[in-house]
Amino acid sequence: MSALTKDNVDKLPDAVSTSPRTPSAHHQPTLSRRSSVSAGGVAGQPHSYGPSHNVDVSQIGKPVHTPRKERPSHQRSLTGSYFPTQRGVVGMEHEWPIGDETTWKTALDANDVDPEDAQGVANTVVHHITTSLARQAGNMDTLAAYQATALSVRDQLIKRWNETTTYHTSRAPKRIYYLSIEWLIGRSLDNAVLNLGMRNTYEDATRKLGFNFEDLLNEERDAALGNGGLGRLAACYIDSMATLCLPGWGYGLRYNYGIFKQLLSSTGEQLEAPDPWLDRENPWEIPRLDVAYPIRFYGHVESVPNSDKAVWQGGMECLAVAYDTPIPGYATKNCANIRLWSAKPVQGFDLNSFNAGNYEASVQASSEVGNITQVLYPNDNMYAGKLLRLQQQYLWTSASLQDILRRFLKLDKPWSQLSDFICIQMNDTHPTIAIAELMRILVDEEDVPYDQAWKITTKVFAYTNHTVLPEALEKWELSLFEKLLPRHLQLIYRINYEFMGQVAKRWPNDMDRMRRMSIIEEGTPKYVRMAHLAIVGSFKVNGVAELHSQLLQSTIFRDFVEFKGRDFFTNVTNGITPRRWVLQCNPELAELVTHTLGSDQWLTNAQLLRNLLPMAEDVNFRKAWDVIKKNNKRRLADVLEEELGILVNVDSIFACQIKRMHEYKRQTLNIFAIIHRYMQIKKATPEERKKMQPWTFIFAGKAAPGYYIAKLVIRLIVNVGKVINNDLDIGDLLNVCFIPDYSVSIAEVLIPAADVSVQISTAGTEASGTSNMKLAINGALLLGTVDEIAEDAGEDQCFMFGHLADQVQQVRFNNSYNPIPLDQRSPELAEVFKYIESGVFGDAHIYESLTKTVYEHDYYLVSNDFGSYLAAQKLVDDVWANRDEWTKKAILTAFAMGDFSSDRSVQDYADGIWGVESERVPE
Ligand code: NBG
Repeated sequence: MSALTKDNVDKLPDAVSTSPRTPSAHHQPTLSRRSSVSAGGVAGQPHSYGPSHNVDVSQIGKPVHTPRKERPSHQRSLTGSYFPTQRGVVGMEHEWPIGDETTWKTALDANDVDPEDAQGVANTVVHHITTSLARQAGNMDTLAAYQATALSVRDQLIKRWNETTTYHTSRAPKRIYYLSIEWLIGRSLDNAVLNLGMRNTYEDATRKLGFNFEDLLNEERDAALGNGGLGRLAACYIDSMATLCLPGWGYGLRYNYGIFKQLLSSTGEQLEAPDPWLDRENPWEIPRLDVAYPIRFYGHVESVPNSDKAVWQGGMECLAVAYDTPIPGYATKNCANIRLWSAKPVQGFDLNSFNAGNYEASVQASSEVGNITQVLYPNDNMYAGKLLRLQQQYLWTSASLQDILRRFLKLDKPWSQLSDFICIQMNDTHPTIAIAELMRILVDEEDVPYDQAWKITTKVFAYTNHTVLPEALEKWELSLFEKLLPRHLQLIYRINYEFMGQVAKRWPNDMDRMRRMSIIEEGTPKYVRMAHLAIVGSFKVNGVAELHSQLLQSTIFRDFVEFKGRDFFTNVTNGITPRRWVLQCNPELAELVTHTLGSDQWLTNAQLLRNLLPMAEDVNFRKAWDVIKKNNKRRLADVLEEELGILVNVDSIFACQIKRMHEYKRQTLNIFAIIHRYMQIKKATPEERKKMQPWTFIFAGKAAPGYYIAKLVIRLIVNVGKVINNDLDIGDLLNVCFIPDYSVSIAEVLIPAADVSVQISTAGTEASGTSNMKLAINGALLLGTVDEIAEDAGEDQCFMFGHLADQVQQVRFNNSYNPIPLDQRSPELAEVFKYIESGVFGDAHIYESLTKTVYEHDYYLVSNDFGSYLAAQKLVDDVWANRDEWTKKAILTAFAMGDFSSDRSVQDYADGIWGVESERVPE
């Protein structure tokens, strides 16, 4: 059996043994999980909204091209760090910027609400009840109480936000900008009061005002502006950036509708409903109607003779308007920011049509623009080449760049120093168009010669890859791209021309290599390959786990490793914030940890958790641990009973597989194994049943609306659940729950209650995973294929099974080209399929296209890993039979997870890629 190592990973797929590991003799790859990296100005004119009587109708739709230096400087309100009389670094102790200093300062002090105790907090809440909400004590409900409480917290966040921006402006450090098209934030109230260190005070204050704080928390809607791991990662990272006091902001899009709401029909089908999360006012956002940038689409390009420059004009112009969400750090005054853009029309409507009485036409253009930021694309690890998506990407990156450059220009530094002051981290390829956009701004608007502009640009961007799945790699159909962004395509052609020249110089006449590496994919149709542009335009590229980074370098980016050298590629293993994923979601465990360690410093230095490893041998600690786990399981059981009407056995093994529905994640393997278990129970005698361990399998996750097979898996899970949960004969030996509409808030209830973390994707397909980290730090044992966390948790604590990444290609090849019948590949699975086909779980025809994927090709090795998965579950059974041993393993797992704090990940990025340093706001 060959383990995956740096040396043999290059040799894929030759000469690999293809027998699966027997779970007991699992041979972990010896990978180190430590990151190898640890070794305005372009401002728009002031814009007015709605109809104006001073409009020159003939000019509507025509771009106004004003050279930057002649434009008025950016207009802003007095929030943040804008000082109209000063340019460059702002010295706070100098001259007061506007009006009478004493008057200002007295007024500011009068507003200086700094509630220290419950009464002080109550004052601010009541203030918002009577002013912002225009309500009174006699006219209150929980929603209003939540809103007033949130506004009271927001006041404090804004104060910290202002202090942070002012301080960072005065210090002028290098800044990091994190560009992510998804931000899966979840709820903010609980997180904010915890990070402010005011949870108890707020709880007290609201109780005194007649409300239960938990009820208020439940009034909040999740900000679900993301699909899964990628968007949640961004949210964890901004929490860590704030906590580590890094001068950094996130940029994203303010979708009116987040990820769809998942409903289940009576026959188990996923139905999608919109998520109008902004219907109730969102108390966490600050609209910045004065921060708006012009964005152009379509149009035509004229080159400027004897220069690199071109003029891009015509087409459609709209505005990107900023909305800020302050993100407080833990145990620091520093507050980071996520700036989200919303698309707005430049003019409310077309005056010509309006005057001609054609009202429909008069608003058509504006509603077209509004559509751009209407809805989040619901695909995870799957690329959909839609025009609207490219419009989203361009609006977001262009507005972000204009904003970033405006801040840079205030420093009065030359362009050549851009990378000394800013770094832009691209979360996947979605913002890659920013590379061409920066080139366009520098060359066309700032008069920087092309070669110099390219030098500047390629020092600014870094790119994180999150997947090796081919169906997830973005490539835009060239004709669509050209229509929408003609100037950017020209620049990409030039970038590619120079790049191909370098490749040809190194490997003369290697046409095949050039074809493979080109940013433009030749063929019919042609495509623009965004990952290639991202690599060519960045100074660093990283994967998100040790194995993933190695696979990237040996497979999809292999040519680029040869071209750029190994040092260009690196790894930063993902992480999760312990503030939300322990302190907030598992307060009893957090309390136990703080109490035992004697301080809460583990919340900002998660490595301290290791000091608790010896507690696995302490019988009293184990008792306390078990009580907490049981409480969390009861809490979840209550939810399952209330929401789904399913009664579960809290003494059973809670096994959670909670993630997007995807073939590569193999929820199939799990549900087929559940059916197998059910069949075994049905066959067993009463005596045999007594020896069996009880399980509750919990699934949650959404399928992309167009992903037929993934939706079919949901249907199978729900229908299997119905049969099993209603079969009185098997007692409480087995339950199957599918919790609909998985969200951050549901995860916060599920994760602390899990005993087993199901991470069973086909080896090498899951880039990193992050639910694995959340589950492990809350004491769930890992049942999985390949996982970097197994290395820290220790092999003894985990149940590993199945083929390894370096065997997968060979098995796949055999499944397709030398297939053997399913009953020989896996007799157990063949039996399960026969059972499904007998109609036990409803009309068998429904599942035909699902089982067919396994009968034929079995690309994800479900049949090849099935026997080994069952054997691994058997090992789980054995350990569960000895509960003391189980608890020890759970403790050893949880407290070995310090490395998976997002603080460690973000610090790795800061040191190894971004080159930014902590700038803590003085107390
Ligand atoms: C996902 C991977 C996960 C990984 C997250 C965050 C995409 C494209 N990729 O394994 O599938 O944990 O990114 O890095 O969403």
